[in-house]
Amino acid sequence: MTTSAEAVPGIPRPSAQSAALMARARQRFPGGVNSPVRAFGGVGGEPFVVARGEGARIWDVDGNEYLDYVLSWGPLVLGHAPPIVLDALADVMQKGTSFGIPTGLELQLADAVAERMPHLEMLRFVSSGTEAAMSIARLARAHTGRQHLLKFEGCYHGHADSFLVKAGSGVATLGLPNSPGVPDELAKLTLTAPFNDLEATARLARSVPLAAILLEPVVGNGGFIPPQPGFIEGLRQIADETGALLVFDEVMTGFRIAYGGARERFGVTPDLTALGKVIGGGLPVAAYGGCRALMEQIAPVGSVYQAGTLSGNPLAMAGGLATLRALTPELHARIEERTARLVHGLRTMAARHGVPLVADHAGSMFGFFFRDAPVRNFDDAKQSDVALFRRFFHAARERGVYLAPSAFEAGFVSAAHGDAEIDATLDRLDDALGAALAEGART
Ligand code: HOZ
Repeated sequence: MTTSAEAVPGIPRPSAQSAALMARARQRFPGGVNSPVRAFGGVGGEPFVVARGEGARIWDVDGNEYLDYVLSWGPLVLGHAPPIVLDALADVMQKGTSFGIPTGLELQLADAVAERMPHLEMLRFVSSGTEAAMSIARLARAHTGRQHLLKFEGCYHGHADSFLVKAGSGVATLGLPNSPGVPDELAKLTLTAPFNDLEATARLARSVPLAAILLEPVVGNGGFIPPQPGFIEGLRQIADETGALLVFDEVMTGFRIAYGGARERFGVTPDLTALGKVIGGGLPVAAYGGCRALMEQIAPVGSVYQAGTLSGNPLAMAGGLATLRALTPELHARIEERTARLVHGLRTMAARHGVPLVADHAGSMFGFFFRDAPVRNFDDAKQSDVALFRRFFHAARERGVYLAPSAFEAGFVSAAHGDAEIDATLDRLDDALGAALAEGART
């Protein structure tokens, strides 16, 4: 963090205890973190160490308060520590925390998912989005007898070897879209096309037999990039024409961009879907699923192997179930409305300051780029003014608004972000943008 912030009432001060803890953490964890993008490599400065969260707010160990638009990178659609989830966890915890044996809770959560996403006739719970995407790749390859996958530049599908090719999220933030340690032989099997480019996708899909075409239906890991009208429909046609499976990675978009996810929003049904984040309501849950014929190829019915000791963990299931039950279509619509207000406010703010800004949202997921031209793919995203983003991020943080510490990550709004929080956010961000521009003019 910048340590030059002047004392302004209600504005976070430089964090002494956070800095001390981070210095120790760097001795224990690479970069002091347990997931790279948290290290603030994308914005510079020092991450704060969080002490607690409640509703729309988090507090760091120095007592600074922030309106939080990261929300644990998406899962907390009800906000931090919602009583409805805490009560459900307390109740389940009394009965034991893990069994490695089927529980009724798994079934209840699967039913809740299928009610919202009826194309997920069967699913398998896992503990992270990486596991879900990795398992989908295996299933798609086994089902089609083909080896190649096609993904889109800037999309992130977790950190399994096959997906660390022109990937988004932390790897994009750090400028390392490919990773050493991924065997060339495997990386060669992953083809990439620019997002929103149907022509390039069709060309690749016709040139090599593909097991699957995978995408984030709205990109969140390369910054927020929505699909152009017809793109997702076009992918469905290309997949059908070429015999590839169409896979929606809805780890970020699931229960965010619509009550029923991308299928509801875009009217296109994928063959397989990966879920994560909101499905666990802040506990480690992810899932993959599709029609019975595909999913019954998974062991023990089929021979495609995939397993996990903590898969379907009762505490995690309870967190997800309480969250999905609370997230009614009405509540979903209300959060979307507030997200729209936030995005409208961002655009107005930028116009007032004379700064080019592309800002958009889908449901309760949003994002913005400082750019004067549309952002249709990751190359466009990289043309945005990242230096201004960095200054804006720090100025916002100093004024008590926590945005994702990367120009290439989406933001999220929760049910706990009421009108008062949105108004306060916009006021602070307006001030932050002024400060970021003034600082830019000085340097
Ligand atoms: N891959 C996550 C965001 N796209 C970041 C996870 C984390 O650092 O917690």
